[in-house]
Amino acid sequence: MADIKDASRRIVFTGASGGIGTMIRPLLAPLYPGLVLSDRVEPKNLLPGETFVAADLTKPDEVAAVVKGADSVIHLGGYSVEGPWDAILQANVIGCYNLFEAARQAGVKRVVFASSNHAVGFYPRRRKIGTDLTVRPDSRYGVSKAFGEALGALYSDKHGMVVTCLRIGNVGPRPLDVRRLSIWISPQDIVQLIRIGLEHPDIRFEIVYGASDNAASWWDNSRARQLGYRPTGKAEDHRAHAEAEQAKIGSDAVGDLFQGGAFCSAEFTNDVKRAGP
Ligand code: 15L
Repeated sequence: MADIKDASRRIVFTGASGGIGTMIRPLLAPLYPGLVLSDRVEPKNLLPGETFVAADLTKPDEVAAVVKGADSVIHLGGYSVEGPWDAILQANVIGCYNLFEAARQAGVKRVVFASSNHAVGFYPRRRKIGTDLTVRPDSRYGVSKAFGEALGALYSDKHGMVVTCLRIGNVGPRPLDVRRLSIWISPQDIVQLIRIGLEHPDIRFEIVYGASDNAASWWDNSRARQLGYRPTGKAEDHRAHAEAEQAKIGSDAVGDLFQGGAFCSAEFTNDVKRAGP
């Protein structure tokens, strides 16, 4: 894919101060000189050429101001783990709606939305899944990510916005434990998926898995490959590290059965035989 070094193309990147944002900023900056970072708090150590505009996703006027004049939005902002309902509601439901609606009003053409594996976390690990199946969230957080995907579909179908949802596994330099051997994605590979979302000419609405080339994957990511995704990260290269870390964590009678892991076992009151499809 060609580099689009067009500084006049305003691309807004929400959640720029978060964990993923911090990892990928140095990779995105040289590709997209018109990138505008946004978050509630300014990231530490802005790189030369990086611009920052503060915005709280729960405040429609602030969201409107940051997306004004934007061509595209990379939406990673919001609450990134399970949390109390009000926190999830504000950041991931109201905040996500504010973002899509402000983007529509501003004439934004493309949105890349950071969804999560937790939208489908109650699928069992023994089952390989694609993206054309019912969501099975494992948490309030997972429900909010399914909501964001649904909102993306609505804005694509009703308003012609080009929306790519990345159902992200876990981003980092290497997989943190045995579960992450199946869902890990390197910072380089997630940037590759973001570029597809920002540039691919054939996208209307897509959901793809944000995973590297993991031999133990639970996900059929063939649609991402059709769109040109060629992940370079391989979780198996880090198996020894992941297994050593897993030994320190121990087992989880519920979480170990399902893709979402500890998000499934948290607050769990069901009979495990009755959980998941
Ligand atoms: C996520 O969606 C979270 O944002 C991240 O913090 C991890 O918990 C990740 O999922 C995971 O499943 O490992």
